[in-house]
Amino acid sequence: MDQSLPSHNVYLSLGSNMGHRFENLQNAINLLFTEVGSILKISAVYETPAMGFNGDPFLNCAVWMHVNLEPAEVLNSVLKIEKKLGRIRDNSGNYSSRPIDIDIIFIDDLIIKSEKLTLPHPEMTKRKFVLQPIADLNSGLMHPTFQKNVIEILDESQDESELQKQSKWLRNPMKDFTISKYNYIAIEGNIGAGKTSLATKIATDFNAKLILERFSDNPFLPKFYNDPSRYAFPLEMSFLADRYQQLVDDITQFDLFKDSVVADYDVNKSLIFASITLPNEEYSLYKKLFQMMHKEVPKPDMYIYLYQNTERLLANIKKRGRKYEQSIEAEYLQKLNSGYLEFIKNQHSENIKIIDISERDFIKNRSDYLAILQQIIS
Ligand code: PH2
Ligand code: MG
Ligand code: MG
Repeated sequence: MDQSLPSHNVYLSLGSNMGHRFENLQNAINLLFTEVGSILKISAVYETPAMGFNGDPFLNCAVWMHVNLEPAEVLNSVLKIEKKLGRIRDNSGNYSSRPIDIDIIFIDDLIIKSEKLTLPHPEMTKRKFVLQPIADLNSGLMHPTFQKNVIEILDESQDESELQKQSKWLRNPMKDFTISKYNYIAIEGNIGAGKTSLATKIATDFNAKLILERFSDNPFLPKFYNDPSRYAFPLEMSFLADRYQQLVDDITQFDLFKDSVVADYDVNKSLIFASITLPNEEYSLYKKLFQMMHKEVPKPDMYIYLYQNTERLLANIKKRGRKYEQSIEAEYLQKLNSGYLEFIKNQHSENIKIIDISERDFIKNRSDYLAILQQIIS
């Protein structure tokens, strides 16, 4: 699926003034990661006097997240997490002590005034315990209606309360999920398995360089699906030329030592497809050229094959709606799957993993996404 997931910048303010306050903040952050989205940054923790009511002092912090949910879904998730951590809401409308409070301060530069949610958070400008942690995360962040950044708002704030910065820092649960032990990950899989979606999501979450196949530039592809025997050879040749050029140009030695690279294909794909689409003599010729070029292409240090069953591949192909793909048959997909498995079997490598995603939906369910990530990095 190459439906791109809308990603939103979400800024949250967290507070606790009951029970084990630091632990409450940490548990909230852990749940935000498993249930809501990736965590880019966590501010320092500040002790702050209860504002607006008589109560024990708070620990406050702020979190910057990337989230694939809509604002209403973010709000629901946040309320669920508060409940899980023991928050009980009365309907008095008065403030009271709480184990955890999670307030949405900004989502992108959205301005929302609905019954359930107001964005940006209407009280933020009066609260140093919100402004200071948010300024820690991103001091240049602009308030969409005031046209001022958070540092300017903090400077102008009338709030005189004392913030005490704590020496202990919260832990980012993303650290247990880092892909940085790999330089270069190739995400492979059949047509419609979800390679592009997964590669894009991982690259975004881990700030990796993303390399996507430029299939849409290939003029032979629609022709091939109409008349396979006539167009298979030029199709496979042009794919090979494109992949070779892209991988040699885009993945330099320098990248390999810097950040991770995530690609939605591996160059061997060319040979796997050619072995299925070309008649024997043409395949032999193709293989010769492939082997010469293959030597110069950087190789991934982790190769992931996403296994998806034929039924769901066909459903995904239908759903993404590329016209020329609609005639793809189950038999062709099964041959490709066998081709991939045969290739993998012959590699005798520990850097190859087959991940069965036939029972998962990593777009809909964050828990499925995290389970797949866990398999990749374990
Ligand atoms: N939250 C409130 C009311 N007052 N005071 C401090 N110091 N920190 C808070 O998080 C806080 C508050 C309502 O949510
Ligand atoms: Mg609040
Ligand atoms: Mg609240």
